[in-house]
Amino acid sequence: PYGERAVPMLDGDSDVGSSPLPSIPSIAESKWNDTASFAKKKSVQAWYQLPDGNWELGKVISASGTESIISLPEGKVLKVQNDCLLPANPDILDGVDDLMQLSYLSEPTVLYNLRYRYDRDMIYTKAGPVLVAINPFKKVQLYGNEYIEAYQRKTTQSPHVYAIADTALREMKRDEVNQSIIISGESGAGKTETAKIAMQYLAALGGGSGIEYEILKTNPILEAFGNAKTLRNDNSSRFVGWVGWGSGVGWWMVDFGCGSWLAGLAGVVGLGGVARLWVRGLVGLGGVVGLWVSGVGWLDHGLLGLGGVAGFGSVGLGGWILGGLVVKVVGMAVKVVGMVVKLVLAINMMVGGGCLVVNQEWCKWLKRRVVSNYTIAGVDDAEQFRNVMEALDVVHVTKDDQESAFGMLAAVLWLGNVSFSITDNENHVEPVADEGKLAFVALLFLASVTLLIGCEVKELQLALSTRKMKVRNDNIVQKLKLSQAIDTRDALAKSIYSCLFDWLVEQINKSLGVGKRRTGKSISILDIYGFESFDKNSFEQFCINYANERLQQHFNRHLFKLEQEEYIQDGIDWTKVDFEDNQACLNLFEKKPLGLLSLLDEESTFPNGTDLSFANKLKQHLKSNSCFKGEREKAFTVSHYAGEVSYDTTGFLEKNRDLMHMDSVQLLSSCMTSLPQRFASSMLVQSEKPVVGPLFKSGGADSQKLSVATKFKSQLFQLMQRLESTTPHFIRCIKPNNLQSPGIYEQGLALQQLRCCGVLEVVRISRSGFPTRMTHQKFARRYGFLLLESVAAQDPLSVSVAILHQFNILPDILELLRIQEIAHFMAFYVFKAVSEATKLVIRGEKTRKEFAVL
Ligand code: AD9
Ligand code: MG
Repeated sequence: PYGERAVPMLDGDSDVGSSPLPSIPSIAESKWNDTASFAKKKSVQAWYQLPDGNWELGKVISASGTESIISLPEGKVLKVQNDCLLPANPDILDGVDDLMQLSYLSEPTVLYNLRYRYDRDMIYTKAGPVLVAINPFKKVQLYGNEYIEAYQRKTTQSPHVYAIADTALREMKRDEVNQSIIISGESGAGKTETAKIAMQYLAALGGGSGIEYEILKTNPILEAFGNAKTLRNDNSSRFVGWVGWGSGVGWWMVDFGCGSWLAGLAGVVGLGGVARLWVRGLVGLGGVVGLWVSGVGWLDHGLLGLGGVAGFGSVGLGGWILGGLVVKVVGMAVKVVGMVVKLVLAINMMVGGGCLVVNQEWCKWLKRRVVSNYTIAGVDDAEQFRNVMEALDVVHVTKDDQESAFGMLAAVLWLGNVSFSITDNENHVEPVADEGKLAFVALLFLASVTLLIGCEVKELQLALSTRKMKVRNDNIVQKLKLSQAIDTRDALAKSIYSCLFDWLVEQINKSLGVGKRRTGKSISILDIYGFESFDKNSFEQFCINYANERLQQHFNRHLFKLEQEEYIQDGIDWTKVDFEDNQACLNLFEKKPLGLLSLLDEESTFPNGTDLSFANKLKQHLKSNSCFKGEREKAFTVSHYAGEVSYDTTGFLEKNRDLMHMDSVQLLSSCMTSLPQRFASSMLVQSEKPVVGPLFKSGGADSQKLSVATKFKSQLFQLMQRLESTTPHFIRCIKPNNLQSPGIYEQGLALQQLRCCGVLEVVRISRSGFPTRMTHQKFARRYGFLLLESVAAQDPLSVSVAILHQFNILPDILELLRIQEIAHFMAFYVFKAVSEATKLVIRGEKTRKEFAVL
């Protein structure tokens, strides 16, 4: 490793090329403690922190005692305390590939180095074992076959996602251990793009059987149905992607789907359902950002009414799916109502970019826009739509099923236009088509839904306005009140959407032969929804941020905890490097019975529980928790690893319960079209959704079903378990600005993200720690043949020691290598030398003897 003392080139006159001799490195913070030596150095460069927190590079004009005079850009000259300064690295270290190479490691030097590279489109930098990727928000010339080949042949060493994928591949083959590439970062930081780049590399190496490309081609489907435009990211993932690449022939496995993680948050039960859909396609759905967002409660007026519910903003891709959808609706309409309606519809549509776009005024849910518009600059909706259609062909979804699928989307959309009229003074209702300007157009909405899903108008009306109950042995029919009817309608829409998404994933998996071709070891790529913090945060952010908190723990465990524990266990003299442990925050979520999740579940089972009573309960039980802060009324704040987030509990209970009534399931199963039937049976078979009603054996509405939060947590644990059995490779994506614009690097924003993922600490541990370790057995087996004379004792330790003796390894290093079963190669060059020797000898370029002399 490069010790701090190893390259002490304040004057910039040293040569980085001459590799520094290893010394037992200190892990001391490279703060400018040594004022005396500093004072002697004139015109060295130093970082000075401005009052706004940003750092500026200055030149020290003179230094004495505890003060220095520095000159800053634009002619400013300041007298400052020495402890306000941090040493700058010599110019020769500008833009190094790996932050480990910096002589002075501090926040400003790391920020500067990353920026230096970012400005030159070098968006990837290593931070020890972690790859840092800064989102360029523009096309950069770093990808494609030429690059893939270069990384494959190792003709380039520049940090890259390709290099990570390559390492994972090699380690999978070499160690026969499953690998994972874990991509994390805030929303909009570039995780999904990075995952696609990693897939591209593995696909290219897959031997060209074609299936590798198939999976790349399916991305548009998942993105169309599973992403949303939010205030943070125009193309924000609302599901967890877990894609695997197996050894052997080179095939892909999209291993997420029904019941598994993907269905996870998003799917969580239908949670994300509608929202997702809307999100992109459908909908533009106006913003409903909330849609996804709010999962069950996505229609919650309160939420949407919150003046722009910032952040809940998902918007569709201006309706590219809409295009198909409308065609479908129009087709239906034409069959039924004939030319007049067609004409009316035509007036309300405009032809945009080759696909039809629905006039959003038409659709209630589309009108609820939270984000300023549905379009995304630079994205051609018509082309995207064509890609989706093409991808559906690729995964062998038949034309009939495609039509059905879009029919389902349309049904969901029109369900939003079904409203209710109160029929008696007890607030009981009857569903009606929304009263539009034209009565027959209004009728069309209700009729459209029934046509699209294939049921009678009467059946739909009953399912939305009544509930069958079993009292003793009698079946009775209860009329629903307005709020119940609205919940039922929304739950139905969300379920249809959610089932549709799961169904699509199933089609993709089927077509890729997931499960069948699985042999040997695999590499999995994990891309989840990033940490989110908006002005208003709801249940979805609560789940998303909890998942990120867990993932952060995994990162910490591997890079800080396990590493350091191993040294201590092996009796190595090690000064512990502190890191931000997020265990306390995880405890806040997971503790039983007084953690956020348990309390949420408890309150959700109380018939009289409300969002307010839930919030009060949190405040009562958690007020002394340092990660928790009660806020006014229904709000509370959590101190996450990535910052404080304030949650509004509005809708929490409803979303967590996520009831789907048996009458709705029955409605779907009685439909004449195939998809609704399939959806109904998958709901029943998997009991993925809590279904309530007389046919449900366990009876009562609230008994024996898992809440959304509980299911979410258990899926998260399953995911973590799978990750634990793999060798992880971490990629940290950084968002350089909130404008989603190229060329803007906001120091504060970048720093906050670097801090919360502990980049500095990772580098510090990596360069103080042991870069390589091997068991004595493995070492002896691999390198034993280099020995010129056979050793008396043949045990692995004696052989290892003899090999190193032959290479004149210093006794104190040798001592370290004797520790326990493992040889810790702190002196990396020792290991390098031995490995190098092996290669040369194997290739016949040197004899063993020549090498021993060397
Ligand atoms: V979220 O948590 O799903 O909301 P991600 O996945 O982290 O988020 P995403 O990969 O979707 O972010 O990236 C956001 C946008 O940044 C993309 O739509 C691209 O426009 C842009 N981006 C990200 N990475 C790259 C890249 N390597 N090259 C070019 C990029 N553009
Ligand atoms: Mg994403």
